[in-house]
Amino acid sequence: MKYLNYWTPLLAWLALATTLGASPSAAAQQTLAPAAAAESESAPRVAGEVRKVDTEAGKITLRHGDIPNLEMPPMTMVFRVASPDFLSKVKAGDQVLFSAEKRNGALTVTAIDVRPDK
Ligand SMILES: [Cu+2]
Repeated sequence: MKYLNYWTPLLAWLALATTLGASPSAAAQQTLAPAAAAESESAPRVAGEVRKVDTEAGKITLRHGDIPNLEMPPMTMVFRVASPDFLSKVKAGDQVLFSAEKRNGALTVTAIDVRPDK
């Protein structure tokens, strides 16, 4: 019993120190700094085609070209939208110009406009 009483606080302290040492602060600083920098400038416009609009989920599926600020090659994928208004502005099949950024860890459309027909 005496043995336990001696070690229990030390083990608790060690567990706490380990938890603090492994806290995500270092990782958070690494991910927060570039995100903050990216949001300070407006993201470039990217060409895309609307494949699906999901008003309930607040999401949009876009087939997009190269997104230089996200270092993303062309693909079809789902984005969140910064404003639900975006989802009433466009419909499936529309050719659009949009901007995308990472916000709170989610790839988010921050601007979108239908490309005028030529
Ligand atoms: Cu993508």
